[in-house]
Amino acid sequence: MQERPIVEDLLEDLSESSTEEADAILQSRFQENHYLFFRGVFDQKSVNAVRKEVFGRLHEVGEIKEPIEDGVFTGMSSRIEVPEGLGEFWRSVSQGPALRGLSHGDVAQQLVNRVLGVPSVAHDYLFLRPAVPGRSTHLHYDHPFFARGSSQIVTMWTAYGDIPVEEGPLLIVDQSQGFQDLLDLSLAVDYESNDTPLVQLMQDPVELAKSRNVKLKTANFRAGDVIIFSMTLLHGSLDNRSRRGRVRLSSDVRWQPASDPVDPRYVGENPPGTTGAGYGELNGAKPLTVDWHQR
Ligand SMILES: O=C(O)CCC(=O)C(=O)O
Repeated sequence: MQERPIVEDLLEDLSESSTEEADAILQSRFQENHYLFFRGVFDQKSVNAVRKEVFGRLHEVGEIKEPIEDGVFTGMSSRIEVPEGLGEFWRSVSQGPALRGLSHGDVAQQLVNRVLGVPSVAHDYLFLRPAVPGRSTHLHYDHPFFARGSSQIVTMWTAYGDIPVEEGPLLIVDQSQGFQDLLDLSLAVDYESNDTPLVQLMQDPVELAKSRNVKLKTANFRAGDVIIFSMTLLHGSLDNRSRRGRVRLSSDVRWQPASDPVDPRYVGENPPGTTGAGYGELNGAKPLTVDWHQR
């Protein structure tokens, strides 16, 4: 992770949950583990429609090769030239109908309703993440970003395509909901600030897991798999090490009880986002780069 090898015995598979299980069982497992991992929540056909939609837009700006659904990076980009600007381009990609049909659709909502045990609502603001080889996300808690409106927010992370371990899927630090020292730092972040909270843990994840005697958990994600996790579970991603330039595609969306106030930064057709820069502040809004060629 972050170009550091992870010793095999520190890595463990995420425990799988099933939508066939009773709500009470899912809820008590969520309370205990702070995550629930479900296989195949969305079908392959719907996921392919998302890939076609998103990668089709990236193909238009020269970033994705034919056949589009394979999601292979060309190593080039003309995205910087889009007349509407990068933020607006990314907003329109992030609001595509096939994508939203899954990320904010009935299936997603019903599942979160069951996990929370109350009717839920999603933030409109969506983090779409096409990750080229070489990319990874540092470990962090989501609490400093999203927990302003409600005490019961969860993140739903969805794999739009197969994401085997070598292509950089999500990774969680088991039992990190109990790392009180790190949680205290994360809970102390000033929510009224428009600054992006400085909450990434730059420490080597392997050292962290070893020193706290816990496992790093991930899976060979398949198209349509979903993980729902709490604001107080440390997570990041493995490096995308695809040898054929496959771009890893996922989204993460926050859901909360519908009866709680929603943080206005993440609501509407053109949400301001954490810093006020809207969709333009997201990593996804940056043209894909050739970093991976240099490794
Ligand atoms: O997909 C990733 O690389 C990171 C996702 C993440 O940080 C999140 O879902 O909160």
